[in-house]
Amino acid sequence: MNNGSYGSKKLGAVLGLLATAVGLAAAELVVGLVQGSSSPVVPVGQEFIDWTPKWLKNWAIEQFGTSDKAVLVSGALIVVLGLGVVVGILMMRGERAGAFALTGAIGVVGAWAVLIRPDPTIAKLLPTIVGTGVSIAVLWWLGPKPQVLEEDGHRVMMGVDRRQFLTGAVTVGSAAAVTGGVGRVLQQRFEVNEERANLAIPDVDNAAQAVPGDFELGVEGIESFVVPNDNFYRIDTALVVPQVRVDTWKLQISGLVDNPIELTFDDLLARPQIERHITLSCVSNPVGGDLVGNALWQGVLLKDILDEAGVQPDAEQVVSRSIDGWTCGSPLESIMDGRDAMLAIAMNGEPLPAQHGYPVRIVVPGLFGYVSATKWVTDIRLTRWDEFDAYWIPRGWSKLGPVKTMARIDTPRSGSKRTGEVAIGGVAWAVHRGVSKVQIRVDEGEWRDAEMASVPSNDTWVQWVYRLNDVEPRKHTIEARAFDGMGEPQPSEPAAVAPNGAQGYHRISLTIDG
Ligand SMILES: Nc1nc2c(c(=O)[nH]1)N[C@H]1C(S)=C(S)[C@@H](COP(=O)(O)O)O[C@H]1N2
Ligand SMILES: [Mo]
Repeated sequence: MNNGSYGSKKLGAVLGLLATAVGLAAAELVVGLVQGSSSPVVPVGQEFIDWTPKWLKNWAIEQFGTSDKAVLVSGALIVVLGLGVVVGILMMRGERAGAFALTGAIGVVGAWAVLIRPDPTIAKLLPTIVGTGVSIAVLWWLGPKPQVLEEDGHRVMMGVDRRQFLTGAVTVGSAAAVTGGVGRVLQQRFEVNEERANLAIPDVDNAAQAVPGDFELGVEGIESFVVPNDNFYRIDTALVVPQVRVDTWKLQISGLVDNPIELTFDDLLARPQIERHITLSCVSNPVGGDLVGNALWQGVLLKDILDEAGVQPDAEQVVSRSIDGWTCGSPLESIMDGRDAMLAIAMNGEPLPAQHGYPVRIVVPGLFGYVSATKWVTDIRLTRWDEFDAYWIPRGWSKLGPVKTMARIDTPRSGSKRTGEVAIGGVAWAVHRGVSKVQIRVDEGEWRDAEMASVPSNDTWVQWVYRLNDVEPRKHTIEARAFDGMGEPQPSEPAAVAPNGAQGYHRISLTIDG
């Protein structure tokens, strides 16, 4: 071969892509074989999230909504495959040392991301190590190799034989597909789906406040009072849903307490169970948005457990931590002041879905999720405010996150055309303060009182409707607002979601046809 090239760029790209793919596939297989191991793609993605500037993160969430995770994982894969192409081209240029070093460096980045995540273990490193090793082996096998020439004993690089290379490539490619596929299938062994399906939830000691049908107005287009689990919004930083089995689950209560406690899942089941409708909202929910939902939660009162632990007088903040290291801090008084702050084990009559925190999460009525609703919770520590900043605080969000009063218009959709009487309706919430009134106005005219459904408590949203029949046939703007239980109206001035929740009136346009 001439010009220091032992194969075309195209073959180099194929080689690099194959070596990367088979490395990733081998990692998947290890994840499927070794319980407690995990793919490096996930922690690398997490690091990437942590390092992205806020504006980019917000842009991504706006662009991709809740599919931002899929986009991130695809992005990470594209970057890794791109680096793989570079590795393959280096190989074909005869720069084997450089190619191996770059592959090793990719492995080291993966290992590093695993090691700085909470609770690093050898098992977690294994897929990265095996994957990197397999990639290098494939480069070695399919790439140009140094050989000793028989005539004069010199070591020279041999170019790749095209036909031999392609045969090897097909073999490796098939092996990658099979390995990755088998790995994926094996991984299902570690999922909690089956365990969850067979888990019996204990009876509730004081059953739910009436049936949800009582809280429905029966107006089409308004979100149902209870949002089914499959439709409930999901927000978290976990790229793969943690699979936490009940027999491994433990909750530590420590910090500023007289008696640190450790609870098992059976301990929780043995305690008195309560069941409450509570509306959960994300601080990132924009005005009119759907990152909010109401569910029937079952669990045990957190206050009782903290009372047993004996909270010391200087404690102010309850820091909870999930199995994957996410943290949030809630005001101690929001747990102890008599509201139904709970360790929840069931949602709408079923064990918590894996993506909503199986087997145990926290729910605190009246606080945004980012300061209260830890999923897959394993650790609760009592501290002071100045001692610890939880996950979102250094990222520009407020330490305190009470849910803001908000009315949302669900029907009609903005931009609709209607004739005759139009039912304007939606939901409104001022979680834990209760909603005392909902109003709408047309074209910034007089506020008109809406009709409201009944509610089981102040901790849920309420359906509302106003039947509009006296406006001229043309285009109008409709706005809604809610008043909380103290008679305080929601603020009119718009505000962005950061640092402590969006505000302003939800507004739609509606055309009445004559
Ligand atoms: N472990 C963990 N718990 C978490 C989060 C997270 O990122 N990790 N996000 C919180 C946020 S910001 C919200 S709004 C709620 C959303 O709960 P859901 O996904 O069950 O609706 O979970 C909270 N609990
Ligand atoms: Mo959130």
